[in-house]
Amino acid sequence: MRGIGAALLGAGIMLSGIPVAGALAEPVISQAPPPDVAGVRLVTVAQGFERPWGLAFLPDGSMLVTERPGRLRVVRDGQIDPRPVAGVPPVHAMGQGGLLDVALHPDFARNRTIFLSYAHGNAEANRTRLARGVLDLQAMTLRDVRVIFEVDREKAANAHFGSRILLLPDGTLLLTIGDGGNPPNSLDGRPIREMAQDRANHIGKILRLTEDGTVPADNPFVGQPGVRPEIYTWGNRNNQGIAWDPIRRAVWANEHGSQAGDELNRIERGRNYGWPAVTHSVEYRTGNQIAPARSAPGMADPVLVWMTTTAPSGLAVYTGDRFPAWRGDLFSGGLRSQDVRRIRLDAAGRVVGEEAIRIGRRIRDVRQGPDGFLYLLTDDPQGARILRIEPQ
Ligand SMILES: [Ca+2]
Repeated sequence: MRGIGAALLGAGIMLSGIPVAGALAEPVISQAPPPDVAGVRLVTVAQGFERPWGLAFLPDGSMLVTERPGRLRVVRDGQIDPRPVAGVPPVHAMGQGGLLDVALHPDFARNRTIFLSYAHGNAEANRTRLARGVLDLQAMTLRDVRVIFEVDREKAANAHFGSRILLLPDGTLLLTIGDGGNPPNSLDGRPIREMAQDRANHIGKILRLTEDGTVPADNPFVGQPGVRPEIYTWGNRNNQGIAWDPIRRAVWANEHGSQAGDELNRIERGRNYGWPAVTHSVEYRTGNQIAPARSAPGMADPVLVWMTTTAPSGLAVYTGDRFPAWRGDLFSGGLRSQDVRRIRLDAAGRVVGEEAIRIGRRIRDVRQGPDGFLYLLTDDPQGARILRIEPQ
C-alpha cells in the first residue's frame, strides 16, 4: 500500500511513480487530511432546511431537496418554497431513516417523473423503499405515486438504509442498500451486517432495477438459485454517494467504513466488495478487528481508502466548464470531515491525487448543476443549506 500524500508531494514527478497496469487492485491509502484546493469560494444559495439528504436539479435550474422528516422541498431563485410538495409517501423518520434520495427520470422534461427512496415502517420493522411519481409543480403535488420496490425483509433499528439512486445511461437505475448497522443490530439471530455477504437478501448491496422497479433481464445473477436477481454488487456496507462517470463509462461509489476505512469503489457488475469479510476499518470504540484481512481473492478492493474517517456522503463526477482543470475528477462529500474531497483520476480511472475543499459543515450531497458549478447540500443541525462552489 502507498500513501497518497507522497504522490501529492512531488506533483508530476511522483505521480509517475504510481504503479500502472498490473497494480490496479492495490488501493491508494489516504492517511491524513490532504492539502487544500486553491482558488475557490463558497456562495450560499439557500438555507433553512431540516436534515436535508438528497438534491436534484430540474431542467430550469431550480432544485428538489428531500428533508429526512418526510418533506420534498422546491428551491427557486434561492428561495425555498414554503409549501412542501404534497403526496410524498409516509416515511419512517427516526435515526438515519426518513425521506432520503431524489432523482429525476431521464425523460423528466416530458413525463415529469421523479424517484424517491425512503425508510418505511417503524423502529422494530423497517426497510428501504423506492417510489416514483409525477411532479406537478403548479399544484406542488406528487401524483400517481407508486411504490415500485422494497427490500425483501424488514429489520429493526434505524441505521444504514443506503438509499442513493443513480440513473444509468441504459435506462436502468442503481439503488444502494445499507447493511443495517454494526452490532448489536441483528437479524435472524446474527449480526445484520453479515447479510451483506449473503446474496439471498437485499441488505448490504447495490441493486439494479428497471424504471418500474422490476429486474432487468441482463442483471448478473438472474436465474441463479438462492440469489436475489436485483443484486448488482454485494458486500457493500453503506453507500451514500454514487455517480456515473461519462468519461470512463464507469460507476463510482463511496462507502462508509466502521471506524476508519471509508472507501471509494469502482462499481462493476456482479462483484463482491468485501464487507464485512474484508475491510480496512475496525470496530467503533474498542478498535477491535472486524475482519482478518483487508483484501481477499475474488473480492474487489477499493480504489481509495480513507484512514481518517471522512464519513462520505454525496459524490459527483465533474464534467463542467467552470473549472476546466477539474474535468473528470470526483468530488466526495464528508459528513465528519466537513469537507469535499477532490479525487484526481487519470484517464484509466486510477487515483493520482487528493485535495480538500474545507467547508466546516457536514456535507450530505454533492451535485453538479446545469450551470457547471458544483453544489453542496449541508446537514447542519440548524440552518442547513445549499452552497455553490465558484472560482475565486
Ligand atoms: Ca470494501
